[in-house]
Amino acid sequence: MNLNYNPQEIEKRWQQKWEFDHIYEVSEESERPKFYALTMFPYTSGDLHIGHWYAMAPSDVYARFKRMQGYNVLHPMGFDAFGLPAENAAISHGTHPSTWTMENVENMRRQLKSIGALYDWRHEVITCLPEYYKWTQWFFLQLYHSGLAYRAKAPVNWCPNCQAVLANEQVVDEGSCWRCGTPVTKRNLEQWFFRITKYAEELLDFSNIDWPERIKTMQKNWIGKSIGAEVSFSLEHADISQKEIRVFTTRPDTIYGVTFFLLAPEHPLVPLLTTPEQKAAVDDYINWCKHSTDYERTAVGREKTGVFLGNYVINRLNGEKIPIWITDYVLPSYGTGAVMGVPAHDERDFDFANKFNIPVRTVISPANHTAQLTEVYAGQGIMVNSNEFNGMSSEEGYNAICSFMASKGWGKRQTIYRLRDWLISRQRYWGAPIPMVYCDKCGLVPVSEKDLPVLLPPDAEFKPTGESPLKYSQSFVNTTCPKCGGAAKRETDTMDTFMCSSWYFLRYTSPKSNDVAFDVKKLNYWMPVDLYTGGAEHAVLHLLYSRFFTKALRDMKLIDFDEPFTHLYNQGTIIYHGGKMSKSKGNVIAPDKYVSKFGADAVRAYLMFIGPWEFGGEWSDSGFVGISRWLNRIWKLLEKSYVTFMWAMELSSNVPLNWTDGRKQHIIP
Ligand code: ANZ
Ligand code: ZN
Repeated sequence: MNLNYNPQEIEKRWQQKWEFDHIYEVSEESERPKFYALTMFPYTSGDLHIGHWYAMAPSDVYARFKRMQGYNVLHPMGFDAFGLPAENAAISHGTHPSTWTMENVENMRRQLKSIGALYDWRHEVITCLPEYYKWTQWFFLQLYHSGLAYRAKAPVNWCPNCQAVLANEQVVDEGSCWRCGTPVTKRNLEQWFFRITKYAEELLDFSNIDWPERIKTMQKNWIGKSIGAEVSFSLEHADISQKEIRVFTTRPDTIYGVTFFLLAPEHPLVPLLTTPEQKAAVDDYINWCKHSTDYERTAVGREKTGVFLGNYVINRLNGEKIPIWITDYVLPSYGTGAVMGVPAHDERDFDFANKFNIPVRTVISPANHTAQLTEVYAGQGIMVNSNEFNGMSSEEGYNAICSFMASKGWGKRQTIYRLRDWLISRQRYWGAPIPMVYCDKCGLVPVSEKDLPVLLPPDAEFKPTGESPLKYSQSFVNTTCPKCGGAAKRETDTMDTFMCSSWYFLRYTSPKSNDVAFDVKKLNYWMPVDLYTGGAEHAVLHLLYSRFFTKALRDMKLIDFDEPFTHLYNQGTIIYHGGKMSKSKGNVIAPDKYVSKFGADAVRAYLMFIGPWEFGGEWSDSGFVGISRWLNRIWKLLEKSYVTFMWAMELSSNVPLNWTDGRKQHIIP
């Protein structure tokens, strides 16, 4: 042995010893207080790069720190293993998704072990294994029986490149697919939804959790609560049975300023309200709108477009005839899909009115200001041009108009949310099959719990058609009805992988239980998670779904806590060559060669010293070499002190020591 720092030897020896002594195996039988330190599990893409290490190593350092402080620490690791990339690999290389995924798991587990973390691998979960997805399906059934899962026809986001349906949350960056960046289009399909909107209000309550402001704000904006009123405009049209159209407005106090009325191009009344003279222009416009995403449609500053339908509604407060237009900035899925246009006090309406020469009438005046305004005024003020409401403050007017409308039966106060139900069905193979059956006699029938899991057939064919390969697997599709025993067909859609990750932290607490999704005693011991760490990019996907899932399980009386993650921490990102390190950008640094040459501790130390964890930092080879040298110096210093100490002992006691490892010659002249 020599004095040099030799991580290959040192780390191997210690990692073996930890394993041999089972020192990181945790149990619920402990006098120490529990601490559940959770790190977002990785997707099985095949290889961990330094960016992944930045998520794993500092969180492991913290878990070790809590352990040294005397806590009983659960710090598990597992794999998010269902999803499209596995299926794409199957299409392009002919490997079965399961083979591709499990090979990746093997490699990533080896890499994770080289980190030298305190993971208790007995708690590992892999979401694509039947022992796991059996319970994902079981949760689907529980949600179905609680009225929280339902099927409906809906315009869905469709990625023409991935040939797959996307959830709203998966449409990112101005309307592109979160996976491949292709602009997303719409399709009308029968889909499965989870009723997350039932929890919209409760999900806005963050009072019992300690989360970064930024994430809470993102969830708040995503849920998008709006307080206002639903008010109706009357429709007097001989051929239409409907006698009114309702709009949602946050400013009922501006109702005397309405000079036009807007419908979403997709609104069902549009064909009925279009006059023959306007039909050609309206049809053209509707077709043109199909090419824009919701994000583009509602962007501020976008050039306003629209077409007059040739018909009118009546403003009930003053009897005025208001022309009906369609425009793309009114979305069919928000509010009622109809808007009262108030150009003096709404920016988009102002631009619209200017473009089409529609009059602008001021009805809210900034205090002490009486002249006609020349630009849009969106604030509060004094009501003008509003008949008997003139002179009231806009707040008073808001209430007075709401009460007046309500007394006439023309409207009511209302709160709406931007949040939509969570679309969970995917026309894909590599996911948990939705455990439902279609029977000609009994209709839609849930698979019985004792028949779970509904297994993926191993023999599916993978073709890039956009339809689930399950559709063409006869052995899968044909089944018997759980109710009447007659011939029936299985649902061939699979579940969004975000369903698998909405409960994996529960499974970690008892990953081997065969007859329950989780062992309640162990669950109650470890949950809720004390510290959850991961990337901020999951703010409205995984982190919102997991909260919804927890609340739904609480209402089913399966668990007795409301929030899954007490404390959340988002680490920063690792930058390399000027951009976020990621596989898709092609700027990844593979940890393996650094670990084998300089040791895991050098990589860990480098990542810890790069700066505060939440800010991230830049990977630099020279910086890394500096850290490695520093570790070397510390090692030598300690070794020298040790040998010097031993030598001094030898001299003072006159008892010769047995210097078999040759250390003495390095230090003694
Ligand atoms: C009249 C009005 C006057 C409005 C005014 C605002 C200001 P938030 O806050 O986002 O909820 N709106 C209603 N339904 C819509 C739809 N389906 N697509 C696009 N816009 C819609 O916005 C609510 C406001 O957005 C509503 O209040 C309505 O315009 C518009 F001075 O009504 B407002
Ligand atoms: Zn039946």
